[in-house]
Amino acid sequence: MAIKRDGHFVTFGQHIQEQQQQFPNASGQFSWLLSGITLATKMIASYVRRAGLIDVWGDEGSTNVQGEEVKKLDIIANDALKRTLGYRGNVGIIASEEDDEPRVLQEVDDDDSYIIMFDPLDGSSNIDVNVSVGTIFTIFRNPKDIKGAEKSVLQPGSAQVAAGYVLYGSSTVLVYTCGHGVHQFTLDPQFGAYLLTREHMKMPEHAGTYSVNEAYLHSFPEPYQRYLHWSKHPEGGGYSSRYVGSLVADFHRILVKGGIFMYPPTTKQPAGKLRLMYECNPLAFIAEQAGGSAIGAGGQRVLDVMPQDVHDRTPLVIGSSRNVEEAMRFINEPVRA
Ligand code: AHM
Ligand code: MG
Repeated sequence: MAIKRDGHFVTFGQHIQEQQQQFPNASGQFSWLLSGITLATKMIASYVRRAGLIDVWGDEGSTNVQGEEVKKLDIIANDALKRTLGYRGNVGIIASEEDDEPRVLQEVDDDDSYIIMFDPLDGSSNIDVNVSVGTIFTIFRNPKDIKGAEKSVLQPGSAQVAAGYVLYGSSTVLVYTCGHGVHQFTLDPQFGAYLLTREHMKMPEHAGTYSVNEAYLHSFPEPYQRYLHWSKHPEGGGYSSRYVGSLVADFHRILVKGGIFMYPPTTKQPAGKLRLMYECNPLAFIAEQAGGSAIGAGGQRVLDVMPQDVHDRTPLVIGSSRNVEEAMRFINEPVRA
């Protein structure tokens, strides 16, 4: 149910205004920028909802910088975000998972310039089969003293000012944090507005569910294999498994119900598949704000990883704090012969 205050719904815009009043350092420009993201995601949602009726299924015919097939909806989503954010005067740089290079929209001349990075349509291979997909975004300050977009974007996740995602699922939900808790809004198709539906979300500390593409089990490092073996064994964790194959959907379930998601290194992708800047950092920020944790390569906290390149990948273990601790006990153990 939508949450009401004084008998009225709370829209995303109002919520941001409230947060700005509570935290005087937050600038008014910031809500203007976020409204660009909400507008773009409403546009994307309207295409996703009509998939099958309009011509958005299938491949566009090219591959992106990651070497993956580009779907028609990937392009639509990427364009919608770039177009709406392009009109926001305080966006200095945008970087998209779909594009080769970060793009400078305008040179920084004040403290209120931001960098926005996004994965416009995550899990897009699921579109044609009507499975949930999502948009993930993150916002950093645009450093005045660093010149060049490629260098400016290379900041650790701990420097994120805000992050969020929109899940185009049974309803369209927007989850975001700007470092003061995690809040969820649901798009009311009748009002055309995101309304507050969950405030100060907390991930359960532990749950009996894991989420991983187990078809790759034999190409995971041995400690991950041992953890997964223990997880499902009746005398170990005795856990159940859930895997959508859309990161936003898998993560959202864990945010609400608890559990653990992992995308380990594989023989084919020794650095993991998921992108540090576009996917892992934003979700790690949200997970930690909700009381969970997120670990990357070498057992390091994802938010502490210093990126070398905007398209860096990282292995990811994310979810309920006690589930992640449990998994890391296996993963940090020496490899057994
Ligand atoms: P994408 O950004 O190209 O859509 O790829 C990311 C997706 C994630 O949503 C999901 O967790 C993962 O790829 C699934 O990968 P796999 O099919 O290897 O299990
Ligand atoms: Mg993705």
